[in-house]
Amino acid sequence: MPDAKKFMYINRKAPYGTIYAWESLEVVLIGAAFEQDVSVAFMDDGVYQLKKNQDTTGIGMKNFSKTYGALDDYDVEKIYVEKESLAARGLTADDLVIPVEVLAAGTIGDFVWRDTDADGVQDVGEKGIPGAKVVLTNLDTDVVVSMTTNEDGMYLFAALVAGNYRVSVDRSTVSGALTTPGTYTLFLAESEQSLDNDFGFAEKLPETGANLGDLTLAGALLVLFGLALVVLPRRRRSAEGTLQ
Ligand SMILES: [Ca+2]
Ligand SMILES: [Ca+2]
Repeated sequence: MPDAKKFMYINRKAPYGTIYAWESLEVVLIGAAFEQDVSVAFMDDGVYQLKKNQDTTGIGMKNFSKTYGALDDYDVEKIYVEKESLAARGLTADDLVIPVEVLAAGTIGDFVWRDTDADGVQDVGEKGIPGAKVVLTNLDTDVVVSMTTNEDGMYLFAALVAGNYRVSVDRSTVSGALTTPGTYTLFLAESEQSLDNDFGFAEKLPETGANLGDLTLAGALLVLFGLALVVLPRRRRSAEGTLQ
């Protein structure tokens, strides 16, 4: 299936108490039935979804843990479980209903800030920018996720498998000009905390209020000049047109 889209479903919730886990299992199976390239990750209380010997008689819900065996029938073979989530709940891979790949999770973060003096350095008194959209691409799987910074300008992509990543800031969500790279490409080792992927933005230009991004003054003039070149020949052509 060369044109199949790649999806990774992440399960973080305990299996019962809500219908969330059951619904997400259904989504995974439906996606796989349509020949999507599907992988599934379990973390936090989501690891309980795979626990053997679940007894649900006391809560009156159907025990659907055996349904996870169907993942194999649907060729969903990439099933990941986060190592820390298992350990924190006293579980090992042997406690789970299906074979999984246990991975230590890494993180990528963590700051978008107002670089008031535009020197690319996080100085005392320079504040975070809330609501900035940060986009993370797993370059090995092409899975793309995004999040926005919190009220302190912090962002954190957690529970990541080792691999090659690209993290970039959506500049349309922040005013001002970048004072740092707008994109970082990195290899994240197993359980690595990569927290230097920070994005600085200088103050909005006060004269015009326009966001010129990375454009230098020379660059801005080139754009203006280029526009003039496009406009002038057009006018000449239409003048000739009226003569004929
Ligand atoms: Ca600074
Ligand atoms: Ca940082």
